[in-house]
Amino acid sequence: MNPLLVTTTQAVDPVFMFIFGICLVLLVGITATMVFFVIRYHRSRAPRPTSQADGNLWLEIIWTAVPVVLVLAMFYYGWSGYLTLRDVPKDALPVTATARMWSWSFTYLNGKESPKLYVPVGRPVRVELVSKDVLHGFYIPAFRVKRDVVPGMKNYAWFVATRPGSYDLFCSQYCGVGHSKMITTVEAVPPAEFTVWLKQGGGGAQAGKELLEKHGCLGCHSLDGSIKVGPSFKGIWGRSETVLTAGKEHTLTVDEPYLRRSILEPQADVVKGFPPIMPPFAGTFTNEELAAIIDFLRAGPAAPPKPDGAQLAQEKGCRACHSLDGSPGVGPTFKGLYNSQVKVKMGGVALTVTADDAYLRESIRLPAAKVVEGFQPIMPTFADLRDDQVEALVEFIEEQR
Ligand code: HEC
Ligand code: HEC
Ligand SMILES: [Cu+2]
Repeated sequence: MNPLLVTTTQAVDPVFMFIFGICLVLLVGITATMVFFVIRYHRSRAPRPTSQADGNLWLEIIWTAVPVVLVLAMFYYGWSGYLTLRDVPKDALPVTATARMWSWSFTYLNGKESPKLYVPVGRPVRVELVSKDVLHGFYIPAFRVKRDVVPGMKNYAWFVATRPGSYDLFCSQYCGVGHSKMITTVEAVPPAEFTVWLKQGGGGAQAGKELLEKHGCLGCHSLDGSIKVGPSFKGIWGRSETVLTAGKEHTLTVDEPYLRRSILEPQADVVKGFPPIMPPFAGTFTNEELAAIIDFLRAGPAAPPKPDGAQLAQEKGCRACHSLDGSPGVGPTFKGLYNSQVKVKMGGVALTVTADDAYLRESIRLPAAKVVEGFQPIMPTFADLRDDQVEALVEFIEEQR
């Protein structure tokens, strides 16, 4: 870590100790003086006033000047600490924190999403704060970071974890009955481990596929083995390829350096049997993007692991509003919901529907379309849920008999 970097903890703690120290000295000093005066000038010792003094200019000057200096020192010290909290170091890792009733999720540049805030040790992290519904508060006591998450307003916070570990992350604003369930953790891991984690689980590879779509690669390369203008990407990793390098034919095994070269300067190795018409992409991608593409080509368009409904219900915060044991919460219980008759209001019209697959799917996708009788229409929309995740949630609800 940059040794010159002042962490948020280092910015806050000395100010706190300074103000606390002054308060402590004043508390003890004033209390002791008061007790001393009470005893020394007790009525039994001096029944009648003996002093004729009615003022002391120097005392007045001192007890005005000293507190002014102390208060200004507190302000100056506090202000410079505050500036550190607002001044994000340049190489900070960007992450978006999304708060909703009543859960957190964190999105990384490559599209990876996580219910816990994973960060590399030693690298500052800049967190963009987004609220989907009401006022929340992003609060990590361990790093002395606390910032409101206001709907419709841009806000941010930063911190750096100097040691690996798991640190609590709370919501500091009372945002409804499930407020106390808005707890997650910051997982600070060594940088190498973080890089591996960031690439895992659809994140990197998924981003890779999106890049291929965005840059028109899939117009010339198929994913299913069919030959288009260029060779198919299916099974490309590790296959042996006959290429022409500067007009000379030779055979090689497809690996990372070869893929890199084929993308950045396609004319260097031209696959035999194909015209050398692929446009060069040097300068188009950042290192991370290129790594994501290569990850995708390595893993192939394999189906991402099937999402786990029970885990999703926990991570997405469904459980904060929906119980599994029949007790009503902010929303109806999931217990026995499947195939039951539900009274709903649809655009002001009351009707009874059967809670089948389609109804459950719709309730998750468009919670406001049919509002269950006796409940407020406050369920958030989960626009970021993929179709397979919705299916997993529907399946999970169906299992709650
Ligand atoms: C205009 C069509 C076209 C586009 C667009 C295109 N390519 Fe190609 N690509 C080809 C052709 C033709 C070849 C084979 C000749 C060669 O090696 O240059 C090829 C070869 C490759 C190879 C080597 C394949 C092998 O089997 O060894 C890779 C990897 C590759 N392209 C990746 C990409 C990526 C990534 C993109 C998008 C960023 C892309 N291509 C965009 C036409 C295209
Ligand atoms: C902030 C609280 C809240 C959260 C979080 C929440 N819901 Fe809801 N949900 C409600 C409320 C309130 C209703 C009833 C009103 C309505 O239909 O919109 C409801 C209704 C439903 C229904 C229809 C229930 C019935 O009895 O017909 C389903 C299914 C559902 N939610 C699933 C989910 C899933 C899955 C999640 C997580 C992805 C989720 N909810 C997250 C509050 C919430
Ligand atoms: Cu909250």
